[in-house]
Amino acid sequence: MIALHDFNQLPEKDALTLLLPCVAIPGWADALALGRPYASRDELLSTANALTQNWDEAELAQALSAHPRIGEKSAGSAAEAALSRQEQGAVNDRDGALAQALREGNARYEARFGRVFLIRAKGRSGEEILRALHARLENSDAQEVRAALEQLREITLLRLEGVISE
Ligand code: 2AL
Repeated sequence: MIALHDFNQLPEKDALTLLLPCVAIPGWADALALGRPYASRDELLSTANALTQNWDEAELAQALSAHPRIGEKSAGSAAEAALSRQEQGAVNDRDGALAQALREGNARYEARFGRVFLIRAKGRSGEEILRALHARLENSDAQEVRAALEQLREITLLRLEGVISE
């Protein structure tokens, strides 16, 4: 964690090093770094949230390049991998049946939508994640882009809250 006051004064490249593990969308990280200084943590978080609102399928594809499947290890940066492992605590080292059901669900999802299933895992049990995966397989293409982007926003903001303190 870094205090907002210190974050405000970091060289641009050091600020980006902190922001990019939150989401692998350089445009978002650049804009947030350029918006410094922030008068409060709330102002930083609301700016970060506002900058997620124009994301579409292109940003989703960019971000997913760094997101491991649910139940798998990250292929992203070391910092991203550490965050992901914490978030996915409920599906790490779980019983074989759940892990197997998630693998099958992930494969069906990827065949249906052509990208990795994304969900904010923090705060959800493995069973909840599996239920959501099955429910989202019923979505239309457009509904599913919206659902995945909403999850990406939640993951990004939760990560940012863990990076910068008052
Ligand atoms: C992830 C991840 O790495 N963290 C999280 O909340 N969800 N991955 C995923 N495929 O949903």
